[in-house]
Amino acid sequence: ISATGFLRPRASRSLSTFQSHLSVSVRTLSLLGAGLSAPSGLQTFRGLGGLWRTYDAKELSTPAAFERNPALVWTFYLERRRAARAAHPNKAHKALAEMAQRVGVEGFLAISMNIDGLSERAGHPPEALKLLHGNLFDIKCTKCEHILQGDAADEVIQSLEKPSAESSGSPALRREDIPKCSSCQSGLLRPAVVWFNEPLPFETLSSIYSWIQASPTIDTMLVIGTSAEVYPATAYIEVARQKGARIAVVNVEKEDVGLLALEEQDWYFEGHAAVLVPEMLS
Ligand code: BV8
Ligand code: ZN
Repeated sequence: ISATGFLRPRASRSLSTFQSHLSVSVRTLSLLGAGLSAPSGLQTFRGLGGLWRTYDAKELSTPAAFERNPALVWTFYLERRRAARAAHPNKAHKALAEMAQRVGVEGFLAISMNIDGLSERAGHPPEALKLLHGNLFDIKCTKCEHILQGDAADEVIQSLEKPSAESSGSPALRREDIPKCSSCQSGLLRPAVVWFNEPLPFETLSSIYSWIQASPTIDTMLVIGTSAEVYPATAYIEVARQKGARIAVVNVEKEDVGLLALEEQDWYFEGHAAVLVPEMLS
């Protein structure tokens, strides 16, 4: 990496060499970040106008924040649910879903850090999509881990979104508005996402591990729209490299790619995922 922090011209930018490599790849792994959903209008975390520019991450995506101010944390996640519901999967989500349908899970696994549900809505086969950080639309109990999904979760959201009678004056949520778990009667209900300093879902980690171990090699690692700072998600890039994978990165900011120390046999495609990914996978 040269003094200015820019990539030395090492990673290839040739779409055709990538496409010919992909055409002979038997196993492809991909790591999907917030930049994949940015073209759908969802804010990223660190990018311009990123969520964490306006909010302080520590204020919102940690168990301590929820403990201290569950109403503020719910307000943040209600806003993100509304935005995700209103957004639509973009061409990159669809191209990845089509590749997963075409190649099958033995040949292609997507590991997503996104909680927005857009890959699922693009038709990505569930067995070929691992949500490392949970799902914005599921709700769980802080005490007994009881999970609410689909309509049951939406009912809880309605109670949160309809300010209760006495608080009709101030639309802001208050602690007493936070719903309680119906099965243990005591825990507060929270978004079923993985916060910082929380362990990632064990069954997800182990199913990813068995995919990785199913063969001695991985041929291609697609890294789409991530600043590659959050662990252990980012560690999968190194795991794939150790198994012989050539890495292809899609990102609008070349600075964020610097962290990955790409080499000659890798690729860096600078630009918008919704434009580049469909071309790469076509
Ligand atoms: C854990 C769910 C242990 C909630 C999320 C110090 C060093 C290293 C690690 C740590 C450390 N201190 C603490 C840690 C661990 C910590 C961590 O990684 N911290 C980082 C910030 C330093 N990790 C954890 O805490 C994890 N848990 O370690 O547990 C443990 C074990 C056992 C028992 C107890 C504990 C949990 C991490 C999960 C946190 N939850 N999400 C929510 O979403 O609200 S993380 C959240 O942020 C997202 O899910 C995502 O993972 C991450 C954001 O990253 P990106 O997706 O990369 O998004 P970002 O905005 O950063 O970048 C977007 C990129 O796209 C940019 O590069 C941009 O240029 C590009 N882009 C933009 N537009 C486009 C584009 N590219 C292409 N096209 C475009 N149009
Ligand atoms: Zn409970």
